[in-house]
Amino acid sequence: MTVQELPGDAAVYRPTPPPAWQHRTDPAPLLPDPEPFRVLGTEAAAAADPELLLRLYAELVRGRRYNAQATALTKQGRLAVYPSSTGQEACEVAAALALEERDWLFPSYRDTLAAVARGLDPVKALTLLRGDWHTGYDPYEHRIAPLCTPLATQLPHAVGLAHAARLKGDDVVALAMVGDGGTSEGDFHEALNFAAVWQAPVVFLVQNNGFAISVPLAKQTAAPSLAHKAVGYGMPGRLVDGNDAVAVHQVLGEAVARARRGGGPTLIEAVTYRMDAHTNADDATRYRGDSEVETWRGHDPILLLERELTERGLLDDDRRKTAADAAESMAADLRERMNADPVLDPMDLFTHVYAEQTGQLREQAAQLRAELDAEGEAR
Ligand SMILES: Cc1ncc(C[n+]2csc(CCOP(=O)(O)OP(=O)(O)O)c2C)c(N)n1
Repeated sequence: MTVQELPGDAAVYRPTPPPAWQHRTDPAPLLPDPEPFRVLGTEAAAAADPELLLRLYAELVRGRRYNAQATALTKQGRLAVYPSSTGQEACEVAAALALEERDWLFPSYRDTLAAVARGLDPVKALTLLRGDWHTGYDPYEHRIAPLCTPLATQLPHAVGLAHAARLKGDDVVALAMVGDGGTSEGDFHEALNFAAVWQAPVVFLVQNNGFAISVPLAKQTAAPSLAHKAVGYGMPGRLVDGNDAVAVHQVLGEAVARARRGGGPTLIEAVTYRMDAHTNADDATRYRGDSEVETWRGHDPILLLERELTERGLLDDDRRKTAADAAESMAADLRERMNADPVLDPMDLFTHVYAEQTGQLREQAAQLRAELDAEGEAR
């Protein structure tokens, strides 16, 4: 066996024949392509199903309107904070559409659109971001785990659920979403390691939107790409244009199908861009220039899809108006319902904490009940 030289370094790696317990797999099939996979604007686009294109279009338009409306609600004091996914709608929508109803979605705080596209009530999706102490929806209703604020903690949850489902013989795939910054967390490592060792039916979708708040990707990692991280865990890494809704849908669909038939996990890096600031509380002009944002405006997910639909004669004024009207009526409903003051019951603090309440919590609840009653009587 020849000694393999490390790039730009002395030859230090001297592999000996591996003992029987140490398996070695060929890394080549796991490696991502050097360029992100694209469909829109290529010859492959002609084969895309018109129904899928129109469905994606309607969802993208609705998603963009949702982002604008939710951001406006923060300015009106109706929402505490909103991490907009404007520019990233293709990832959000494709994630929702790649799953079956019986599958599970594990979103981060930026993934309200994926949850809404999966059927969650647009108002309930904002509960946590309104400042409530709970997630606002029953995770089991649409099989959507709580929108997760602590970075990457949703990933081991997804692996645990997927592994348990397989042990029980349930036909369930878990799709976990995370940002580029989240890939530097310990939870990312632990989740991917266990997922690959157990061959759990889980798909990891990293939305590489260029920044973790103000930290650009180059300061976050020295990996050749985030998709390359998959290889070290023994799962395939795939790189896709995150603004190409058809490409993301296809790559996710293939990874979900592979997980479902027992093929194990996949890590997908979707290269996209966060057009808005991190949240309404952030000023992105302090760490990035307008020209960069303008460049990405030319690679907008809605624009890319509109071009394809128009070229194929699938998008006339009527269809455009139908999609815009549907988005507008969703936004009007969101405004109206978010403008109503929430009715809060302090006793809710004690519900949904444990399946069976502890003695200590029962005592505290009784104490609060007595205080609230006394206050009521005093009024
Ligand atoms: C464990 C943890 N550390 C720090 C934070 C603070 N924080 C919130 S968002 C964020 C940046 C995350 O960036 P990225 O993962 O790229 O996702 P994006 O916000 O771009 O979608 C940080 C550091 C957090 N929420 N959780």
